[in-house]
Amino acid sequence: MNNWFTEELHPYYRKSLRVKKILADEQTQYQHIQIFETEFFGNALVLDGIIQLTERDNSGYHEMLVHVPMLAVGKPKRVLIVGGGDGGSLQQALRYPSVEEAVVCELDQRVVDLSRQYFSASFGDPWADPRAKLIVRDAFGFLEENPRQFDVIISDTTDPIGMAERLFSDDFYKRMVRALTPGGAASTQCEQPFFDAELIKQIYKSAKALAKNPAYYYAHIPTYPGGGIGFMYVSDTPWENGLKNPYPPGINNYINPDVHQAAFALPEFFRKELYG
Ligand code: SPD
Repeated sequence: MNNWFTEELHPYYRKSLRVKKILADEQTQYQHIQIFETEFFGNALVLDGIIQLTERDNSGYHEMLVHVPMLAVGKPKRVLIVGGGDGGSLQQALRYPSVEEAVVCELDQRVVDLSRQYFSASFGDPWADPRAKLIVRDAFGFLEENPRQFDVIISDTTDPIGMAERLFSDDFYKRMVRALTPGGAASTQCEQPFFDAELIKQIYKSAKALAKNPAYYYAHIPTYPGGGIGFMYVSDTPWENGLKNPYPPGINNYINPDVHQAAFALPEFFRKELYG
């Protein structure tokens, strides 16, 4: 087989993975789910034509998205993951013995089912952990109904297109911060400085109005546009607090203390644009 899957998120930029086998191809009520067995990157989850994760490089994304706010808080007990139906963020959140409950609020049950089937080699089965709780619904209402409930909130979403667009809005950030306990921390999937500078600036402005210590950080993920992705850290608690806390057992691929710290160093063109 000499087939390529090509992602065309941007009209001026494409990237392709060589596909060995199509494992799943399903249109749900919400989106088109594809799972490919690829050469080199292992199994890949694609939603509406956009690569969400591959077995080879997802750990950089999930470790950085999850551990930065978890470590900043120290001993989080209640965690909320918005989206994240593939289970990658859940696996990381459950590494903390302090976590009593990790709620995943995911809209599409099929993402959960198919990911359980095809990504168990990477994620194990975090859903089998008694601390994991799946809520199949839209996160907006859930956040509204749960003020001051979560020590950490992780927004593990698709790109701001279609139904996911409002997960990048000021309204979403307000609801998310309201759902945090005092001193709690959130992190969000926050796109790419080269391609999405305006959106990131707008989100930083929202975050700055809601929390004392927001900051943007970045991870290298070859299968995402531009070879990486950034995250918005949103909290009154400085992210640097996390550098003092020990990593939980089992993290062994991407984050380490040097990477943790360096992720917040931004290239000058973007640092100036974001922080002035
Ligand atoms: N441009 C792709 C961004 C994908 C972010 N979502 C990843 C979900 C993995 N849990």
